[in-house]
Amino acid sequence: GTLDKSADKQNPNSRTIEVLQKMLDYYTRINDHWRTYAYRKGISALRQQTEKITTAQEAYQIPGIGDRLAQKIEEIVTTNRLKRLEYAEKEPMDQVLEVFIKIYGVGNTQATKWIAQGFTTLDDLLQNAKLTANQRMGIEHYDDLNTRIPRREVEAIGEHVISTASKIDPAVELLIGGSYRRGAESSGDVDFIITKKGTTSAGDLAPFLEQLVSTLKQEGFLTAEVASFHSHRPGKEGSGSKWHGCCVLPPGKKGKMGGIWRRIDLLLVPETEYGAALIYFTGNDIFNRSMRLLASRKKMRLNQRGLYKEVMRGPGRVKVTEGELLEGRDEKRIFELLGVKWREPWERWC
Ligand code: DCP
Ligand code: MG
Ligand code: MN
Repeated sequence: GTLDKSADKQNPNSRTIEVLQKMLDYYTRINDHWRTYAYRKGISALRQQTEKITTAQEAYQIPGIGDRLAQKIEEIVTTNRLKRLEYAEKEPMDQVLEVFIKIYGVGNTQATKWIAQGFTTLDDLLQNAKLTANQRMGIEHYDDLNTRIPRREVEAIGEHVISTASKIDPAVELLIGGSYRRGAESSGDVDFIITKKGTTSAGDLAPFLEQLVSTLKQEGFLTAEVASFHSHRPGKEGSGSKWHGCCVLPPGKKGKMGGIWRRIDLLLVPETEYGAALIYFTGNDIFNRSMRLLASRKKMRLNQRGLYKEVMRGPGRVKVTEGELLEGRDEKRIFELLGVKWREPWERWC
């Protein structure tokens, strides 16, 4: 605004402006650009009034004040409060954000967008937001998908997938990586690393993955597909074929195992990159970061495809040499080349 606070006090609409200003502060905080703009315009228009504005109709006559804002002005004048503001102040937005980003497949951007649109609960989203099928699925199975998976259920899921896979192609090898391979008692999801002798690119395994997924879908084991990538551009980050989604074991008769929707990741890795992929997908993420840092200190580069000699760059970061692959297929050999003592998967917690 252009006028200072003392000028506001003499304004007949000072109380209204004070409340609207708090609402504006809130919308500014949550990055709601559209409402921030509308409130700034409205407040500045209201400041220029010499009479007290008491009804929505009067407010709406003023250029720069829209229908919604006009109603809020009437609410403030008649009740001396604003329900939307009290709601915003009561519900710290960090808490809402925390709930929203735990929806499977939803990131910070989408969560922030919903908050900016005024959504504050999962029910609110289900009833009033425009959702994709996957977002709806993530909310409907919110509790399931945020429950950790006991180790023996990870194993049961593993047995199921592996037995189906071996019927499709007995030469394909599947291993459960992630926190399970590190020996965790429970996991957030089940990470399958899939390879086959003689493969040199993830694309070699793509037909297998398609068959595996369609078989598992038909039996009702795979219940939702959140993302799948089948790009095989060599050298591109994330070029390996992946599949992310949900699975469910049939409800268990004796124990409580089964019947809960679980997150599952399938990852195709050619034999030539298997060692590097094992390191990456075993983690944990902090361990990976320290391994990459170590590599770069030794003029090497480690990623999920292999260990490379660092690219030499001249002035202007122009490449002098292309990074040469040192090792990809053998996990232990990568440790050796990096000059670090071998660490068993269960010793890779950082
Ligand atoms: N990873 C990584 N950096 C990331 C994400 C993943 O290095 N930002 C690697 C390390 C992880 C592995 O991929 O161990 C698998 O990712 P998950 O998200 O499945 O993590 P975890 O399996 O370790 O834990 P959780 O039990 O939560 O699934
Ligand atoms: Mg995992
Ligand atoms: Mn995972």
